[in-house]
Amino acid sequence: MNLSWRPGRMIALAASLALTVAASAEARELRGWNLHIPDYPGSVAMEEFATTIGEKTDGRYTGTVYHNGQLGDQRFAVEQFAFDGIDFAVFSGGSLGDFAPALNIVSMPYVFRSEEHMFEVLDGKIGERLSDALADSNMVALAWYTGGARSFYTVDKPVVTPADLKGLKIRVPDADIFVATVEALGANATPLAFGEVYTSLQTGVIDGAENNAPSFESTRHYEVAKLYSLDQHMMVPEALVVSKSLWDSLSPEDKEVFRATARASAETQRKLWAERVEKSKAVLAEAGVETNEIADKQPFIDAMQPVYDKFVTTDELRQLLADIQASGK
Ligand code: BDP
Repeated sequence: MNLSWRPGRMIALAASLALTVAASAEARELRGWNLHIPDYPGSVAMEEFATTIGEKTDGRYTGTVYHNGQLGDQRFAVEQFAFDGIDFAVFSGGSLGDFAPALNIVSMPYVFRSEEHMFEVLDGKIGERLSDALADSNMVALAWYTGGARSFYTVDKPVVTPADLKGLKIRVPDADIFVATVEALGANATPLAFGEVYTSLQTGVIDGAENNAPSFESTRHYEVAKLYSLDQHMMVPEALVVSKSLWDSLSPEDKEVFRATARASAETQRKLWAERVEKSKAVLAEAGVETNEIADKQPFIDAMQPVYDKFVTTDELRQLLADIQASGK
């Protein structure tokens, strides 16, 4: 082996090390929070967002998505943005509402007439107003995913009218709007982390829960709660957010890359969502879940006035609600 001193080689090595260090000092690794399993529509869309950001910025920004609530439950994750503990995430509008009341207005029971109405609201000027409302929580909403419509699933008896919910312990996400909605229908709302619902159903700590078909299916809650009653009380949008401090540090060109990539990922999510809803329905039917369509939703709609009274409390929020209701066909 030749161990002789070779200055030229050492200089070259040092130079290449310096380059590596310079490149990695520039590259920023972004941490992404996600609640769902990796093959969930929003999870696949978030992965697409992270990968495309890496490609389009030549690796200056790279993103890793931590699925399954690995970085903590939703409320905790929302709070982490204040400290830049998390750089991007997909959050439920309902969970953001405790931090930015405007987000409650798009999560209000029966506020949207259809998914098309919701997309029209979110993809336009109202979506930008909602994003501005998140600034104090150190977030910018770059695009909106769908969360379908939430309905009740129960262990013992189906829900046909609100009276069937009376006295039932129904799990809700840990946010005020969910608690108020389920209580307005007469149930005892029990806030619990998403990951605790399965065992809580199994052990009888709760009598039921409420969610869209893809979450009901992907969590396998249907193995324990076999009655799905489609009152569709909430159509809650989900925001793909990035940290505002990150956003403010981006060049105008990079902002455009982030925004366009986020919007493209929302298109992916909405397409995958529609497919997953169908797949979930098939899985539920196969597993023997009894789905109750609830032909007359009017008693559920009528019960919601206290929720509107509780959350639509300022002129600004009243205006936002009126603009949402007036928008679309
Ligand atoms: C899912 C939403 C998620 C909610 C979750 C829940 O995607 O944001 O937090 O329901 O019920 O459908 O906790």
